[in-house]
Amino acid sequence: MGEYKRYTVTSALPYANGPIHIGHLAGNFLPADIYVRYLRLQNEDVIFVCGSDEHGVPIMITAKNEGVTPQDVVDKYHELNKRSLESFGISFDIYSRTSNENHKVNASIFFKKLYDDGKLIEKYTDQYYDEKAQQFLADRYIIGVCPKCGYEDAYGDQCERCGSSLSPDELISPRSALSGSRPILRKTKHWYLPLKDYEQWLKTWILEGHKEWKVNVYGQCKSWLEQGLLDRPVTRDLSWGVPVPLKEVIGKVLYVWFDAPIGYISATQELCKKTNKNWELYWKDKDTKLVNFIGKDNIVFHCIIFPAMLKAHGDFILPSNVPANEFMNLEGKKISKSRDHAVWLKDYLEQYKDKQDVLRYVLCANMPETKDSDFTWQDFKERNNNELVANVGNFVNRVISLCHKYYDGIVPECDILSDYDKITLAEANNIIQKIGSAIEKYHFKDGLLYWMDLSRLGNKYISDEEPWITYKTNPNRVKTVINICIQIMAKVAITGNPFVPFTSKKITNSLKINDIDWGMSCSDVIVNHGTYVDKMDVLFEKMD
Ligand code: B3M
Ligand code: ZN
Repeated sequence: MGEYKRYTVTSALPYANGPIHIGHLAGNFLPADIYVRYLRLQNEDVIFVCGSDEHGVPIMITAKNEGVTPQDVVDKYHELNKRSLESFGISFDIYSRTSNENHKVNASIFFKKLYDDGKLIEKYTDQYYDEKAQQFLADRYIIGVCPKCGYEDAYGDQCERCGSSLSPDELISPRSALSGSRPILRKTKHWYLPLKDYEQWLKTWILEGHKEWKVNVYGQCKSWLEQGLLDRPVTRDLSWGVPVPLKEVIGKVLYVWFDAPIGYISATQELCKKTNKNWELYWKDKDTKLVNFIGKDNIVFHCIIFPAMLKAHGDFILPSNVPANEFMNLEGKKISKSRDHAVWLKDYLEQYKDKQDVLRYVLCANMPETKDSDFTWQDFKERNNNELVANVGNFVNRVISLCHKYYDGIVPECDILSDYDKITLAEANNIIQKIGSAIEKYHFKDGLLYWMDLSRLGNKYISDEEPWITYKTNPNRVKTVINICIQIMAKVAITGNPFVPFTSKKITNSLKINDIDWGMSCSDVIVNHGTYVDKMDVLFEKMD
């Protein structure tokens, strides 16, 4: 903290081509939200931007299959996903969409600047064309045998079985997904970003300048850079997308991976227009820290291609970090939309109404930070019962009951502190430091573990002090003990905000604490004596 004047935090824009599942949440929304909530508690100037990625061929395919327009598809999923994310407390400052007018204009201006500055190369290439359907075929529309694993239905851009990224000319026996016919090659003109020109610069910037990036991210960048970078086409022969903003060009749009990251900038403009701030500060000032939260399949786009675009443009800052997560599996198997092997957020919410924090907690505890992880319902239940119920819930419940039992819910006054009181409070603050520095380092799992240490400390303190015994012999001492418990409970609530915001809010409401911030959590008197503490429904329910 303190090194930067402001923060621009982004979470990968989900395709508005289907609902969101727990893998998305664990992969980028949740870590981004934890980070942003922490920054806000530190009173940093931060914006958290996201939105729907509404272009690309898969959306066109969905539309075709459902007999609707691509706009219909994205309208549906934009609303649905926006609501799901909101329900889980993902606290975006804006959730925009790339099919809106501002984005179209902004992406066009970006492209046009690169074009005018001579940063793009024009090339004619042979591309697959479906004579029956009379159109060029996007990579996704070409199906064939994977040269790496032999899978028969590999796409022209990727094999879904072995995960290799492919180009259509690598496919054995290609066929068109539109008509099934064998596509022919036809000449077409496109604009390319010559990545080779940025290779040396990228090597210096990442491999030398960002050794602190996560090992999985750094490693992927290194291997891309060592393989050597190729020219990347930034336009496509498609009807859905941002039209190529050049007079003579028709029937071509910007490549979705060209316009989507520009969507972060567009969303910032829209947000700042509403809040009357200067958007440029968040994208052009070197004192702004830009952090892009993504999943591992997006690393090359965010660490290599987008930075090269920004560099080519020249006006923008670069990401300070791109803390990508690996994937979360479900019950030992890859989450898959086509096989419907997923936990969709909307389904979870139907079944576990008001248990958003349980899922946030379990996903964070299992976050695929350094390697793929696995979500199981067994683990979900155990963590709920053994960790949330038995530790946090139990602590809060004990403190409130004791406060009501002895003092009718009114926080008693603290008398002279014993050494053990002092040690306990010092340890609590020590833990809080650790939570904060873990979050600052993007070690969210560790941060959560430390957070649990806080209520564990509180539970141990109560058990060691045994106020129910002391009350008979030295009732005055119990006032101090309960007062300290209340302060620890307040610390749990405040520092829990990034992880379990709904629970945090319930506790701070009961303690009548408003306007929380991180610094406050280290104070010894967060809740004044004399405050009436509301009774609460159980925070976490045991599950069978
Ligand atoms: N929509 C890919 C994805 O959801 C893509 C991210 C765009 S971020 C600019 O995995
Ligand atoms: Zn394959």
